[in-house]
Amino acid sequence: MAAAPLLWLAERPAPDAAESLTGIVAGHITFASVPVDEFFAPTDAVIYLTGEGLEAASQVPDPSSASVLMDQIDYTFVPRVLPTVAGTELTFHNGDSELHNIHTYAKGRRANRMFNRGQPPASTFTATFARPDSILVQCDIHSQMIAHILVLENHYFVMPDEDGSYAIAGVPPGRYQLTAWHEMFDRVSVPVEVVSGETVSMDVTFVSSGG
Ligand SMILES: [Cu+2]
Repeated sequence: MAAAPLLWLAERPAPDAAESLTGIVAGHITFASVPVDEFFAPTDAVIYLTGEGLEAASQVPDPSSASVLMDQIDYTFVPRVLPTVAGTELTFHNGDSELHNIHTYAKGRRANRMFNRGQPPASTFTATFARPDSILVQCDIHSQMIAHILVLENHYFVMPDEDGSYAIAGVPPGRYQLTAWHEMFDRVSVPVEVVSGETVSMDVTFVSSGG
């Protein structure tokens, strides 16, 4: 049927029209002081937006949220920093041949249920954090095993590239708060206004050490 593809194309909105309804927030993250620590990396930062309207817009199905995995490989949590949206089911998997232990600690005041459970080799279990939070994950058996789960309000987040550059695309127009998180620093938060079809440039500098 030759006609079917033509019909399908005709029903799709023009890409230009769709893109002009949203804007982009982009920039670089920098560090006022660079701690000497193996856990320091720009790629471990998370840049995210909060504000009215974003949570609803974020309900659009997002392929990246279909499966969120935290693995344990060679005595390391992979990924070591995991940003995710509140209510997403997370899968914990032990890819090592030795027993690990998943012990979570809420760093915020939100009422997510924390847990502490052993994880035998090759086993899998799931957990869901319903509220935005910053959660420290540790293995009590191997003290070097540390990870962070950043539970966010919506899908408008990104982790920077190695050079610190970031871009959050497809953002509905509006006034929001842009926040930068890194485990070694205090959060930095600045207001941004997103305009249709435009890129807002916003560089962020991490200043003081996190606690
Ligand atoms: Cu372990």
